[in-house]
Amino acid sequence: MQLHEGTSFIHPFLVEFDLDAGIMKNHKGHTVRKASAMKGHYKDEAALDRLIANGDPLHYEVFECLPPEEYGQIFFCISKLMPGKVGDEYFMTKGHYHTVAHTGELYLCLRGEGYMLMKTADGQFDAQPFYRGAMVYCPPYWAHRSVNTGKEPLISFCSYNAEAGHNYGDIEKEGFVKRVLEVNGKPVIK
Ligand code: S6P
Ligand code: ZN
Repeated sequence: MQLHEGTSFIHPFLVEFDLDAGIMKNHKGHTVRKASAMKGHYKDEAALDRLIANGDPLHYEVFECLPPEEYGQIFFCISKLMPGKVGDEYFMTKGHYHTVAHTGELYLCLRGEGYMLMKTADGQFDAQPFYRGAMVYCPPYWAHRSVNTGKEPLISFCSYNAEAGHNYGDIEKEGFVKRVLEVNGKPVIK
């Protein structure tokens, strides 16, 4: 067997999920973001401050499986975004470009409802709906952010190139072109 330089030989393995609870049982990474991790992302900063003062609730958590961070390996995760609003804006993830910008990502929605917002560095915008069974293909170069517009957790499975990395800084500077707000009880992208 000839190995490619920089890509380790590893053995196959199995990972078990609780798809309804949005949990990866034998995960390697676990990212937890509370409201206080979301400073600077919502339109209504005072509403976010009130939420933080009022117990700083869980916003979302991500369970990750992280094989070696090398060309040819695949990272995957299950993410669980809680329902709620900051002012009239639905709970969302921070959102990011990949550090290796020319890497895409697959998101399969397992439970809940919402949107995947996507944008490019030159200001193009796209939104695709999330509902059980919807798989969103996020191509290379597109930043991505999930938004939960429902009343239950939004749970999705995602998979991406192990070398992709996260670039949060550009989104912190640029914002996301559009927001998902509740207007007359319904989600509106504006
Ligand atoms: C990684 C992938 C997800 C997100 C997760 C949380 O490329 O897109 O694992 O990391 O949904 O979002 P964020 O924007 O806080 O990393
Ligand atoms: Zn990503």
